[in-house]
Amino acid sequence: MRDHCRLPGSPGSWRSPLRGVRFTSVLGLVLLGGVTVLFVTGLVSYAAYNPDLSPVNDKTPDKGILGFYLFAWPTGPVWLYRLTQGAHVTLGVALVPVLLAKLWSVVPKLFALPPARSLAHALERLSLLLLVGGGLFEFTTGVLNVQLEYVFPGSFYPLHFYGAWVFAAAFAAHAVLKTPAALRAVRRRRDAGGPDGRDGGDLVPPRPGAPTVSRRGALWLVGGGSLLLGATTAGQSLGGPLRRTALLAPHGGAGPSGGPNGFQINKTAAYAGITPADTHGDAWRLVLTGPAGTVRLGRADLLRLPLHSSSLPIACVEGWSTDDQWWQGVRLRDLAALAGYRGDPPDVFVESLQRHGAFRRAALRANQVADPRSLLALRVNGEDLSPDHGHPARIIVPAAPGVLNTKWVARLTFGDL
Ligand SMILES: Nc1nc2c(c(=O)[nH]1)N[C@H]1C(S)=C(S)[C@@H](COP(=O)(O)O)O[C@H]1N2
Ligand SMILES: [Mo]
Repeated sequence: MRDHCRLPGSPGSWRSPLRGVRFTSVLGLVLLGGVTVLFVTGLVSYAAYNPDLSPVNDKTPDKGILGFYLFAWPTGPVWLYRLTQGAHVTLGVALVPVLLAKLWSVVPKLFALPPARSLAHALERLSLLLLVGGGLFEFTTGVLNVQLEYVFPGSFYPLHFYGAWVFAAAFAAHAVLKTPAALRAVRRRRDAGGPDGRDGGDLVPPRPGAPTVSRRGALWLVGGGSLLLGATTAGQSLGGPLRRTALLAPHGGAGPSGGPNGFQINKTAAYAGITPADTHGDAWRLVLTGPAGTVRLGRADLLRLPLHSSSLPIACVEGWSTDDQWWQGVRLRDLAALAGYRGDPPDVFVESLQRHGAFRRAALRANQVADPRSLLALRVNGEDLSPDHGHPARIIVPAAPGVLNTKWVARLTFGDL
């Protein structure tokens, strides 16, 4: 009898007195709010790439109707992507303990036998498989990507994007079914005002073991873990003195070195295969193409054009962002004019000197080219760009994800895409 009770399919093998409908409900309601924000900020992040502008920006070309919501990403406020993606990554990391505790609280149900009592029950369990599998998949791929330890076969973007839709569909169905009861369970306890431990429902173990921590204590533990993870992540996007608190973030901590170019670097020039032979004085020419034909400009030519300044951050999809940096360079719309666009500028296709790698090309939308703060930057914080930040010239566009701020620019092709 005892041995039989130890099989995970038997309710008697699950002993923790913490399990119960209220414990699960509190965690479920936190996830309801949190996952909704993750889903919305995630969709927004994808829109920020302007995937409907050019196949080069589109990381999920087969998305079809799933791209129904895409819109033209605005150029302000300048901290827009910093905010939405910082929130996405910080919240995602902070919710890990809540997700794990929630799964732990219902794990006996995953093993319950018989596997299905009816067709409806079978369908319900199948949807739970998508819910649990989808949730674990999204959190795992997301955390691996922000930790720069992405080891999944296949590219992060399509996997995380399609996974999000599967997870969201299962999540929405589950929320519709369970939220009313979860709200009731949470309210009931508040009205009763009784001590921890009174609970009902099929989550309560039939033969509970001795408690080691109260339910309330366990919730505090989960909440404390979440706060700790959030607090050691958020600094990478909040910046300023808080950057030093970003202990869990690979791009947290102080900048790579002091000085004007001493802020976060994603891929170094060495990593991208950019050598001084590619970029030194006479070797490098910027090639502009438009109705005026092809225009070639060296760095000295560019420095003789009207130079403008903008204070803009770099905000990466991985959640980290820089404080505003003071960029100096030529306005993209002035370069469009040189290429032959006198009135409203068109879209532009940007190509880097870099020969390999996913981020060596990007398309910018006409609203981004037209914004007077959008620059082909030559200098930052009063100094020439360093090789790692894109010397001889890089794109910087307000409110856009870092991936659109192409470094080591070689060619700008203006025209509607
Ligand atoms: N050519 C090129 N440009 C690039 C990249 C790259 O890999 N190659 N990475 C992009 C990404 S993802 C980000 S977040 C920013 C980072 O800029 P930084 O290294 O100057 O901080 O550069 C962007 N520009
Ligand atoms: Mo990035």
